[in-house]
Amino acid sequence: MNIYFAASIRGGRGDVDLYVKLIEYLKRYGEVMTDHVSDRSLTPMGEKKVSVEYSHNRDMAWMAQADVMIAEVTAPSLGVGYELAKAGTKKIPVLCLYRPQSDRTLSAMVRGCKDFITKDYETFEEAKKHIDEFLKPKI
Ligand code: 6IA
Repeated sequence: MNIYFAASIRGGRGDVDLYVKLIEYLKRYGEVMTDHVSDRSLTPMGEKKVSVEYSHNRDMAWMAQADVMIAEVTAPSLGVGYELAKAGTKKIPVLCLYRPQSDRTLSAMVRGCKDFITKDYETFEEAKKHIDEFLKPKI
């Protein structure tokens, strides 16, 4: 199974340790095409040797090969929102994972979109349960 994992980069890297754990778990189910998202050396202001056009086009090429998409949507990210919209258009099954916050709520454009399954969670164990429920029927 080709898994497209999406999570914040420029939108903030506060949850990068969680992204690392989620990607490790997802690798039980298949190939995670976008494991750069868990690169601890990436910072919101970081520069890369490749161009933004190259990054965009490579990610979109990966998405064209994706069987499913999992997005960690707690940190608001324009890039993740863009990827979600693209996956919705391409009819790729999408699971959004969100940790409820005391000071803000998830965008209605994500929570309210029927193209995505959105699940709230607090612990990593709960996130794994949501992933299992989403992916097990697909293997
Ligand atoms: O707007 P954001 O940067 O938070 O968007 C994050 C999402 O867009 C992730 O799910 C990635 O798949 C994708 N994305 C954004 N920037 C890049 C990138 N280069 N390379 C690959 N995918 C990206 C920028 C990295 C730079 C900070 C060093």
